[in-house]
This record gives sequence, C-alpha cells and structure tokens, in this order.
Amino acid sequence: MTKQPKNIDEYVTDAASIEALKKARDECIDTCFSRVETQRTQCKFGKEGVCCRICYMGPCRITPKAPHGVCGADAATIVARNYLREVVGGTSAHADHGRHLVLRLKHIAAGKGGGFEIKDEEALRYTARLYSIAEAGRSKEEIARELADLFLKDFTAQEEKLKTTALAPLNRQSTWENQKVMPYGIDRMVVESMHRTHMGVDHDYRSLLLQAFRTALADGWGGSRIATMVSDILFGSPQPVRSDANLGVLEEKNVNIVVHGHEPELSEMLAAASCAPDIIECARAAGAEGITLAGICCTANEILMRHGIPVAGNFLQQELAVVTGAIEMMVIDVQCCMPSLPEVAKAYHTEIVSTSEIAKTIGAVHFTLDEDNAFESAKQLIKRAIDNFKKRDPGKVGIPSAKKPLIAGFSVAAIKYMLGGRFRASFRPLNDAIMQNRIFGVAGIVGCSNPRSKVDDYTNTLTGQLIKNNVLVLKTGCAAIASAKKGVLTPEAALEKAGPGLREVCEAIGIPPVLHMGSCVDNSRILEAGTEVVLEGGLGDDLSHIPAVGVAPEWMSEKAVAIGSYFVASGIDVVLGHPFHIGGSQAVSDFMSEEIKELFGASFYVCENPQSAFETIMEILDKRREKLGINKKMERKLMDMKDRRKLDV
Ligand code: NFS
Ligand code: SF4
Repeated sequence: MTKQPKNIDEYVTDAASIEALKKARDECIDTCFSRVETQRTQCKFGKEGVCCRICYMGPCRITPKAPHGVCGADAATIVARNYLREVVGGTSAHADHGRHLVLRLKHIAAGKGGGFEIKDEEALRYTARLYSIAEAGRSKEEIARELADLFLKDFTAQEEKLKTTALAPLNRQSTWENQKVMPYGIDRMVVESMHRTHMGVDHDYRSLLLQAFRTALADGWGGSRIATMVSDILFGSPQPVRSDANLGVLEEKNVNIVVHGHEPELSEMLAAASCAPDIIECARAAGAEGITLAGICCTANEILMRHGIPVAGNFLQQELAVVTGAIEMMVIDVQCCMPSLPEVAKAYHTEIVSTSEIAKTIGAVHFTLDEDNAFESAKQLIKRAIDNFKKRDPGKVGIPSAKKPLIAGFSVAAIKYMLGGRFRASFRPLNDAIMQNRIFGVAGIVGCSNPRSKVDDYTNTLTGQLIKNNVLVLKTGCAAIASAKKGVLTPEAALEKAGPGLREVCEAIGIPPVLHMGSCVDNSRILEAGTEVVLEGGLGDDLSHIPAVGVAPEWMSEKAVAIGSYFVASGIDVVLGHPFHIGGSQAVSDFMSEEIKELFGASFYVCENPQSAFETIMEILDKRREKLGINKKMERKLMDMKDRRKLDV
C-alpha cells in the first residue's frame, strides 16, 4: 500500500476526477496519484539524459568529475543518442498503428475484410488522387489495392524518399532535401536510428539529432499521416458531431463498457455491436436498462470523432474510471494503457480485456477478435460484459455526475466545408480572418496529462488565455479531452470565453473556439490544416511563415517527443510544458533551442507555467505576423497583476 494523496485537488482539477480520486483514497486503491508520491525522488542522470546503458561496459553516467563513459562518449553524444531513441519509440508506435490499418485496407481490397469494409469511398478516391493513382472508372477495391501497396512502400522503401512527404508545401520539401533530413521508408528510418545509436557508431550529436528529426518526419508525414488517411477511408471522415465527456457519461443502470488505447478497429465493431437489437435485449434480460459504450484516451477520440460515442476521460482517468465500480469491462489495445489496471480492477467486478496480440497485461483476460466474423465476435465480447453486470456490487458503485457537452469531428475536410460551404469549400475565410487580425493566430495544443503536475490545469488555463486573446485553438489527444471536460468545445464557449475577433468568426461559422481534430496520430491533420493555409495564399509560402504554433503542455510519452520533433522539422515552433531529458548537455540544449532555427525556421521553447507559455506563444505569433507584414498593431497590453489574478478562467 503506497502513500495516498492528501489534498486531492492538488492532483486533479475536474469535479468527476476529484470525486473518483477521493473514492479511491477511501477504498485504499493505489492509483498513479499515489504511486507518483513514491517516485518523487527522480534520478538526476536520467532526467538530464546523461545516463547511458547502451552497452555492458556501462551503465555509465556523466558528472563533472567523470565527463566520459568507458568508451569515451561525452554528455552530448549520450544525450543525443537517448533523445534519438525516444523519437524512435514514438515513431514506431504511430507507424505500427498505421501499418495495421494499411494491412487491413489491403485485405479488404483482396476480399478478405471479414466484417470490415471501406466506409468512405470519397475519401479513398480523394486520397488516391493525392498520389496520382487513377481512380475514375475503377472499382474501390482496385484503387484500395494500389493505394495500400503504395502506403506499404512508404514503410519498406530503402532508397526512395517517403511518398507522403510530397503532401507538404514545396518549400518545406526543399528544406528537408537541403538539410538532408528527407526520410526514406519508415522501417528503414527506425532500423537505421537503432543502428546509429548502438555502441560505437554515430557519435556526433548534430548528426544524431538530425537523424532524430528525419525519423520524426517519417512519423508525422509518414506513419501518422497514413494512419489518419486510412482510418478515414475505412471508418469514415469525421464530421462535426455532438457528445459528452467525463466520468458522468457512465450510466448506473446500464452495462458500461469502456474502450481504451489507440486502435480504432475493434472499437468500431464494438460501437456497431453495442446497438444491435439482440444485444440490447440481452442486456435487459440481465437486468440492465441498456448498454453504454464510452472511451478513454485516443481510442475514445477515434470513435468520438466518427460516431459521437461519449468520452469517459483522458489518460489519467483510466484507473479512476474503474474506481467508479460501475464498469463491467474495460477493453484495452495498445499504448497508454497502464499495467496497473487489473490490480485496480481486483477491488471491483470489472474485467480488463486485452485485445492486441502485441500487448498483453498480467491479470487481464486476452481476447482475440475473430477477423472473419468480426461483428459476431464483437457481440460475444459484449455478451461477456453483460454477464459481468450481475456481479456488480451496488455498494461499491459511485459514478461522479460531472460531464460536459461537446462538439468534435473537425477533420480538415469538415473545417473547409464549414468555412466555405459545400460548393466553395476553402480555407480562404480563415486566412482572411488571420490577415485582418480578427484571429491573431492558431495554436495546436496536443498531448497527454502527467501526474507530476495538476492534471489538465496547465492545458486548460493556457487554452482559456489564448482564446480570450483571439487565438484559434486546434486540439488532439488527451489535451482535447481536457478541453471537453472544461466545456470549451461548444459554439457557446465562443460567446462566453473568446475574444471579440475570434468570437465573431466562430459565430459566423458556427464553430467552437477550440476545435477537436482527433487522436494523437491525427496531429497529422494539424499539419494538413497548416498546409491548406499555406496553399490558400496570403500567409507566406511555407509552414514556417504562417502564424501558427504547437504546444504540448503536460506531455509524457515518447510519442509526444516524436510529435514535437516533426512539428519543429515542419517549421512550426513548439512550446513544451516541461523539458526533454537533454539538460545534461549544453551543446544539445543549444542546438535544440537555437541552431535548429537556422535549419528549420522553428525551434523548441520550454515554459514551465501557462502564463509564460501564453506570453511566449503571443510573441512567436506576433513575430510571424510582423514578418508577413500583417501586423496592424493591436492594443494588446502586457498583463498587470489584476489580469494575472483573473487567469484561472
Ligand atoms: Ni497521445 Fe493518445 Fe493521451 Fe498522450 Fe496517450 S492517449 S496518443 S500519448 S496520453 S495524448
Ligand atoms: Fe558507457 Fe559508452 Fe557503453 Fe554507453 S556506450 S554504456 S557510455 S561504455
């Protein structure tokens, strides 16, 4: 039994999490919030990136008295190698997710789709045209086969550049060529990076860091972009959709099933199966009123975007959801699923079911989807959850009531349509609004939550400040869910919380001031939106010119490291809420904050609180506006103490 958190509201911010964490404390359940207390003393060497355990002459750690490892590697080499390996971890996670989807597309094209099909033929044909694949007069299977093969080549290409990079603005592609970071196939980038970081290979920190950006580009413009495009083809391109978010979406009288992780395939099937009349009948026969399917993390974002399935919570609510005692089954797949879940679930009747062949968890029951009969197989899983309903202990149930309405589903196609209408879908109105300074700029706020800081607090405080100052906010991942729980993903929020210029634009179009663009792989949608802005004209001819910035306030995963890196390599400045593990090398730190400006026209900024992040972001946007010559001076004043006190919006 670890130390339980004392003042709950120092850990979590939303009412539902506060209530659930109190319940966990009262019932002596360990969660990440109690475990983080036992992990307060962090290893300084790990934190600064100067611990090397790449070979067995080590582990070595760098100090002023021991400036070299046994092999002679210095701090810069060790820090850069560790950083590159983090980027590889993140890139691999996104790419492997993308690969599964491409293989699914290929199988469907070959008539072996099981219960899966191509739901969005228009997206398929549109995507084929992007790659100059002939589509007119051809069946969707034929097109899908050619497209899937092309995507698979983006994984396996040895000496050809990644085809998907051709979707970036031309100037950006030239930058990548000139800086020699144009990626080859994704798999090669990953393997080569692991080779280069092996003992005794690449020792020049600049060379290692450039490889990190090159690998990250194979994520953003490769694995992630492909995952998003294929998800849209298979499951439908998102359109604005209403739903609710937070633990209050769970229903006491229903069988509650929560899907958690990242891959949309099984959860898509569960979404369909949970509405089948025979399944609902089955739930009623077991004494429930119906079935509630809800999501956590990015699996939640995937089915929210396409079906309006409610969101139970973001990353740090996964254990709290189980603590409600009202979940019959939590279905997990890959990434961001805590190994502690079965342990938490022991105190309740909740069954944790793992579903990916590459992701098993001790204490979870493993379920393999019968791909040839996917729909029936999904129904079987739901029936199993229904059986668990009878085991629920009503005395242990405590579902917090808090939830907020939201609108999600802002794919680039949807935004274009909303801006311009069906017959003249275009980004023109957005570009105009930016040029006329009704919108000051655009911020893509992405990433996780992290128990080392108060959950969602930084993200939501910063978001509030930005929209109040006419910055349009684009969101994905757990940061988007944080906004959902705060209630700012609604058009009404624009009326109450946005500055006058942004409000006017949101009102005219009918959009929220914060646009939910999907899961973390859908950060590729933010790159796509940025590219649309460039192509539309008037705001420069590269991503490094447009008044846009990326922000990862409460990030924790290697995926976030890769995402931050591909944003910067794409020319978009990135503000981080806490630093990478690179502080142990001045040379690497200088490279990451200064030298890369020369290479990519963007760099990293670390801002440890929302106020400094806000000021930094406004400054970055201001400079970009200035360079574009669209800076009709605004009467923006620096904050005085009174404004600062009002910060808690
Ligand atoms: Ni992104 Fe999504 Fe959330 Fe972070 Fe994890 S769920 S992929 S990594 S924690 S935002
Ligand atoms: Fe030590 Fe060098 Fe081996 Fe790293 S690679 S553990 S620095 S000897």
